[in-house]
Amino acid sequence: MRRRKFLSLAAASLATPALNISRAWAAEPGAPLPIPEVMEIGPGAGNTLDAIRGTREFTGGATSETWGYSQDYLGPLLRFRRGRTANISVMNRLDEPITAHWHGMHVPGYLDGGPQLAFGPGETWAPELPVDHPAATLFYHSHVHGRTGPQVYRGLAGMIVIDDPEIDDPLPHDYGVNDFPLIVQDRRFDRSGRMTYSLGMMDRMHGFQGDQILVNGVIRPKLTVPAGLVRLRILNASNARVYDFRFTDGRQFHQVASDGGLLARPLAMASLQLDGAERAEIVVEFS
Ligand SMILES: [Cu+2]
Repeated sequence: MRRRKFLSLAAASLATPALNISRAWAAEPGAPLPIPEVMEIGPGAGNTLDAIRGTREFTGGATSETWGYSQDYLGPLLRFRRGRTANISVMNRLDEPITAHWHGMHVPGYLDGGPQLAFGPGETWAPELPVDHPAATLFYHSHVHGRTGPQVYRGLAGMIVIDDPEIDDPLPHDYGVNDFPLIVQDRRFDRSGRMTYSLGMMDRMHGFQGDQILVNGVIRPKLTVPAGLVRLRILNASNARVYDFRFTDGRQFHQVASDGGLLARPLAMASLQLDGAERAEIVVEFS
């Protein structure tokens, strides 16, 4: 049997008040980390994302109204391959305009899903993406002018991984085994445990910050990893919070990729700062 170790990744905020974790419903962290389903996006029909309404019990007991791409909250992990055309269609089953923005992907402006490409309820947007992008971890989300904050908050976001067949990747890359996506977000909850979003004056001035940290849509989950090298693809999909990631035991790790893809060489570090929409891949030794 393989030896297993517990991974504990502490997310602390910079220059923000301490997180309020005194509420009863927050007292039981440690649900298993959900691993997003993978959707391989290649040429041809059949790669469909449905922007839909859903519900989720983030806190056990209270049901929150959420949005997601083909699921209640967030969306599948989209996997593209460099050199292979990708056809994807996004169906808007919500009651307001949305977009599907491929954040960080090198595509022409008329394909990037920015605010100029909003499509309304009942409409489908089906771009054909020429994927010529180095191996990287990216971000997709709705990006409607004036509505990006609330739409991403509700759940219209997910991770993209671009694979480059020309690169012989010696790093751990067995998805869900030694290569894990971590979509980090903060969210605010009312006393009943329902997710809320309303902007006060401080939120408007400094950006909205939540009082709970979620990873892949779960409050403070637990991930059991194999002994040995493990790769973590971290995406800060929060609205405004900046994170300073470190391990509670202070261990070193190596950053191997940034927003732009793989680094020329691994960088040893003990803490990693990520601002909104930033990504980083790190490799951690758990032997
Ligand atoms: Cu973006």
